[in-house]
Amino acid sequence: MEEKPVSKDIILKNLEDFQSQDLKYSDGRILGSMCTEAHPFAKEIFCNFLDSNLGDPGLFKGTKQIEDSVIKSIGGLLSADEVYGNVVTGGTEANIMAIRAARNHARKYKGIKKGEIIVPESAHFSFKKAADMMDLKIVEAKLDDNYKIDIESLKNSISDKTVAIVAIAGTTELGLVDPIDEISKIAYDNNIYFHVDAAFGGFSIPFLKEIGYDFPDFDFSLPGVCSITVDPHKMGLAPIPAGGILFRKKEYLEVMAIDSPYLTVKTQSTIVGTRLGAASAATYGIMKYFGKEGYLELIQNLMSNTIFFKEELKKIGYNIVVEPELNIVAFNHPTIGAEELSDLLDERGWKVSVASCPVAIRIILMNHIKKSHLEELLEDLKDLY
Ligand code: 0PR
Repeated sequence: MEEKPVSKDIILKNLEDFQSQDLKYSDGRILGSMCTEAHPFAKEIFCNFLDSNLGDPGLFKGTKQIEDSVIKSIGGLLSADEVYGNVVTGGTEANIMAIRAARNHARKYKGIKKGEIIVPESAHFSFKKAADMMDLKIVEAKLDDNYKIDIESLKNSISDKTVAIVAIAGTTELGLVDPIDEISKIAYDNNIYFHVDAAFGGFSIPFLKEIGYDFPDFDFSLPGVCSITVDPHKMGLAPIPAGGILFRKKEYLEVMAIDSPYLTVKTQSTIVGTRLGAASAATYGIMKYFGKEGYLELIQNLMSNTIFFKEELKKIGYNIVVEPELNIVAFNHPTIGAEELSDLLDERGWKVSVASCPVAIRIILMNHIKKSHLEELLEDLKDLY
């Protein structure tokens, strides 16, 4: 640290120099991110709530009401009248909370000491973190030919140590939706906790379903679903960090409650102690400002870009890995490997990411990628073909 205070101007210039090395979403070159530029209105609200600490909600009663209201609204999108949960830092924390609830529940009611969680091979790596932290064994269910959880493999993975089954609504690599309705039934019949990771899909599938897209039921309308992760900082256009964890029953929060004797509330179920109210406030604002209509329009635009991009890729001769269900397109060159193609694109300024299962270039069509960016990218892809 400096000995003497530094002037604001110098500090700001200094920070600007650092920031100038960052990529900007608006340049349309960030093609593998599930986050995007937050809406300016959401950013404005965020700044107004920077001092609210939901770790001690009795001091910030209004902000706590905002968090509850956000959870209730997201629950409303997911067919729940009553729902319990928190706005957290992102999908990782949300998934960790879900697995912790499942683990504690199974420990309390079934006496399972060293448990297992069944996740599809397509699951986000946050479940590996959760398992590692809680000393749980991960059992991976295989994927079928369409890269969705294979039901037989899932059934065969169930044991008397299973504390949770996880399925994905909007997989990280391909944006696919598992047959969650079927899995819910299996979980329910076997009395096993079932968590749905809709970190990516939670803010778009409900709207797409409403206009006739063919998705399985994936939410609390299914009796087996115990919890759902939905991230406002992905498709919700809220500023980072804003994740969401929703539980069907209060007891799932209660089984992981820790005494917090000197705080204004006497127990705490979240992983984080001091935690920001700003994310809740910004999410509250942007959800109201967009309304269902706004989100529907957003996802319709993104889906139309997705279809456009996929069709143009096909015309050039690239192989599409799987028909997109959400706004992710994965593809391969017939002879150039995905890593090599990614490097070639990088040389031209395009930041794509490479999926691992199967290996392919993966483009996530978020709001910052406009049709003109796609046209430019397609030109380069034509050139490289
Ligand atoms: N669940 C799913 C289905 C996800 O795709 C992700 C992250 C998570 C959980 C974890 O969410 P948090 O990262 O909010 O904790 N998916 C993206 C990914 O790993 C996150 C991301 C976003 C990566 C922007 C890169 C990036 O530039 O691909």
